[in-house]
Amino acid sequence: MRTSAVLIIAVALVACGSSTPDAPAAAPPAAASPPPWSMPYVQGVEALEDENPDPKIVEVTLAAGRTSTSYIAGKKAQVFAYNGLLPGPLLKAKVGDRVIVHFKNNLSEETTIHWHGLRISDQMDGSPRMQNPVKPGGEFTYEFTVPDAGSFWYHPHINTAEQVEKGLYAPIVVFDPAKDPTYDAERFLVLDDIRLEDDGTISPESSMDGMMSGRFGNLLLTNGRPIKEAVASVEQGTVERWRIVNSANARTMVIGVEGATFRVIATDGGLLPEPYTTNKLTVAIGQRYDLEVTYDQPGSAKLVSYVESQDSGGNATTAKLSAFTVDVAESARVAREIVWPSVTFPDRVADGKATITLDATQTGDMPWTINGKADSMDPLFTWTQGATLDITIVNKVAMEHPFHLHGQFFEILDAKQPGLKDVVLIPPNGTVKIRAFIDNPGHWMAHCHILEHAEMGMMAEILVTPDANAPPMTAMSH
Ligand SMILES: [Cu+2]
Repeated sequence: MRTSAVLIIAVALVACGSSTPDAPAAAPPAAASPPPWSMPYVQGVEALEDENPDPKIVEVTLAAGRTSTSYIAGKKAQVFAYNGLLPGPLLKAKVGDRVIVHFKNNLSEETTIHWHGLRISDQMDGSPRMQNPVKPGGEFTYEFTVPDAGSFWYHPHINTAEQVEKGLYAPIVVFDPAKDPTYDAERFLVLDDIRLEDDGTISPESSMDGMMSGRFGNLLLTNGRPIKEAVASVEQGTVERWRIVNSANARTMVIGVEGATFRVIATDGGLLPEPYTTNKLTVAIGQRYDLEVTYDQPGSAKLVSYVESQDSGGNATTAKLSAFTVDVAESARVAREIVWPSVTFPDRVADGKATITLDATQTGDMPWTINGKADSMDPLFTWTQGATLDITIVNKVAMEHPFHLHGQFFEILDAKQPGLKDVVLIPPNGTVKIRAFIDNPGHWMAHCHILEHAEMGMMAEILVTPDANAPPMTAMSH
């Protein structure tokens, strides 16, 4: 019974995708020109159709609305979705492209879209402090240039805990034709969890969700489906790029790969100068990690998720679940050699320091604070565009907080966490130092990415004043 219900959903999704006509052919290339770069296909998620023939412009149509799905066979759940898809459709562009998104809100409540990780104008960032929310039935055109290549995602930034839990989240890939290594295939794996009632519907928000740990789900999802259904098949010797995002409300994902070899090749801000190997990878909420996966043996290769829970006696246990399974067919195919491009990050020394303190308070109805204030409307700091800041983030409470800074990238001053980031996990009662490259002028939100914490006070902003002599925003890594 379970299989048939799943098949119906799969067929519905496929039918929806196949109704899209092929993109119109571009103007024929000049006879002597080299073969043009073409945007890679990304498996696992459906892509938005680019409606603009200009190769430097990506123009798409997006709508948020209600639909229903079935997480448990035979049981329906009312959800929110972008273009009727869970997760929402993949936005693809290449570095430097102009992106135009014609957005329509078909929900019965206000919404906005935040383009998580894209260093764009604050007017287009989806912050309800900077943008009037899009009213029910309303429309808004988001327009921006994407300066950095990498894996990103988009989601609402108003009533976020509920709207994201109900299904409004979707991946973004910005390609760099000059630097991206070529793989046999690319995949996006959007990792989520969801809390369901016994009748298969999404649990209503609990008053305790925001006060305490945030909303933890009871079902893990990969690309919007229960993880048991996430299966693909390849030939031994294939080398793939997996782009991974943690889109859960409150759950830090700890992942690994079994039955294949892998290395970490990119983080929030794009490719690493030097890929590295590891056994387990902690993916904070909102963070992205790209893995290079080489299927070097036949059998079953898996993305595994280590899920901590408590047994009936209150003891911590860790379950290892398969979040994505690939059947690898035996083959003599030789894995392609990946030539790593030259990638360098800004070599900047700090010209300022700051401290951000995450804490809780007993007063008022907003229990979570940043620098002593809940949901502060005053900027935490005002800096000038181009500043390089060493920020010490102090967590005074006994639970972790994934701290997200909008509009800028930073490096974590810890050799074990290389790469450009926009989210950093601050351990319980711990302190983490980051070096932030404050290059994007505007009002920028700074908050915990446990969505319930953000809505219950752990939300602030920084102000970056423009420097008239600053160069236009270009890629942070070169
Ligand atoms: Cu938090």
